[in-house]
Amino acid sequence: MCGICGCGEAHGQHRHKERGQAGPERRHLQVELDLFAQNNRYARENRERFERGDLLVLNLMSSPGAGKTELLVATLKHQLGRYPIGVIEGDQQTQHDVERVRTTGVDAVQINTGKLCHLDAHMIGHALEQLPNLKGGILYIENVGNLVCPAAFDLGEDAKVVILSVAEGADKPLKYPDMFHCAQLMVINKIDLLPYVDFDVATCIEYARRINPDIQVVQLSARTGEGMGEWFEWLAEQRSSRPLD
Ligand SMILES: Nc1nc2c(ncn2[C@@H]2O[C@H](COP(=O)(O)OP(=O)(O)O)[C@@H](O)[C@H]2O)c(=O)[nH]1
Ligand SMILES: [Mg+2]
Repeated sequence: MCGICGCGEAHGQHRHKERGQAGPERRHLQVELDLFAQNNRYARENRERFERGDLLVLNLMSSPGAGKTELLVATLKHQLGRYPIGVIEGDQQTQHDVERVRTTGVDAVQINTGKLCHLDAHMIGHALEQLPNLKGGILYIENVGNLVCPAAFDLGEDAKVVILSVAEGADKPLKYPDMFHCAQLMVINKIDLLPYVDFDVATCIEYARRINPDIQVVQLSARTGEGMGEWFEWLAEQRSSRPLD
């Protein structure tokens, strides 16, 4: 259920309610459209700031436990010292993930969203003020764990990355299409567990491409390091494809 609207549906489905619904539903729809318009304004501002700072910004999304933080920590250990890096962590509660990230030496800011189920562009703009020295580097945003609401909020990022672990089942792209539709890359994580779970990688990729024919795919284990080279190559491509000042 979305914490903003509390309706129990994906945001994109609300338009179905517009016709033939009584007043409160119409008002509800209007409030939601206003929220998205406001978010998009903040996202545009963020994007301009990111461009001015020549900053690559990636929005990492997944269900809880797919391995976003583990992948981030392994990535930061590899990249530390090469260029400026910052992390914004999103969770409903606790400082756990920001503490894990800071063990690498990278600057990180935790956002606790309370009842909300996603990060929005306004929160990112504020968090960025605490990460002032990122020019020419990378900002990673770990979104709140959930395959629904984060897909609906533009943060001003360059790319959205969806991480799916093999323990979750290969059918998730079909069940949560908005998430896979908006992502440029699907990371299939925890491939070290493939011998123990019933997860067909080819089927999962076929489902994801049915939703989003252009989605790129990397298979890896953040735990063992297998496949991480391909992820680093994808990151390097994203950096090099950024327009220069
Ligand atoms: N076996 C295995 N476990 C992993 C891998 N990546 C993450 N984990 C574990 O999965 C759990 C959830 O990971 P975490 O990074 O906290 O997930 P998040 O909620 O998406 O940030 C932790 O116990 C991790 O150690 C992996 O590649 N292989
Ligand atoms: Mg995490």
